[in-house]
Amino acid sequence: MTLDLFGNHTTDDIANPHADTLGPGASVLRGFARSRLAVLQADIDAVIAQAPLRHWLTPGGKRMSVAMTNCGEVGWISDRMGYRYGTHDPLSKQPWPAMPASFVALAREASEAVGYRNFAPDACLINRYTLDARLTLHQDRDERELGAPIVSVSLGLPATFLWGGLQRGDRTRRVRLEPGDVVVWGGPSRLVYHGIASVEGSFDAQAVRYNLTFRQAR
Ligand code: MD3
Ligand code: FE
Repeated sequence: MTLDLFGNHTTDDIANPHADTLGPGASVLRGFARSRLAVLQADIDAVIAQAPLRHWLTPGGKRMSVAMTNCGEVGWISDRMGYRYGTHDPLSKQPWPAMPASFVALAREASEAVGYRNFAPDACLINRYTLDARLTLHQDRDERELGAPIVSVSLGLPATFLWGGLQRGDRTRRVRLEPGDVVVWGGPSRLVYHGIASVEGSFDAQAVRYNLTFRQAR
């Protein structure tokens, strides 16, 4: 257990407050988005007003416990036909809302902070977790450009993130993600198995977690 710059407990052993290393090519920027949380949340709310959160069905027909929507040129979709990226919201038949400027700037600055030069995500998945939501161990492999990194931003309630290996059965590490934490995953970590084991909170006012995931999908 260590304390970061802001006095928060972290599960990382490395003391560098700017970029903790989770694994090769995977960096945690603790609190990188903290000063922008109010703006980001207002922009999330504006996207949701255009493209409401919904629970996709898995290809096997199970309702996902995480509610999702998208912004950007393409959005991640799941239904009985499979996982894919599409230009239009299947609910409204409209194009996904544009990525807010605050999202574009954050994704660019976070990726540059760990050495990626021209990250230009075309997809932003917005995940909303209530206290009972989970994301089981999976790989992100629906993107065409596996050379580009993924940037993820946590808001709202803290969560326990599962960080595994390149095989589903590899042992997993538990990493606490707090609001304002930004993680950049690329290189050898791009296809690592990962998930969300739990979201921590009590049944009070702000009982949800949001996660933004920026990807270059096409
Ligand atoms: C590690 N979301 O939407 S973000 C997902 O918190 C997803 O909502 C989680 O996994 C969430 O697919 C975790 C962190 C994340 C995203 C992509 C990754 C970690 C990753 C891709 C490769 C390795
Ligand atoms: Fe994922």
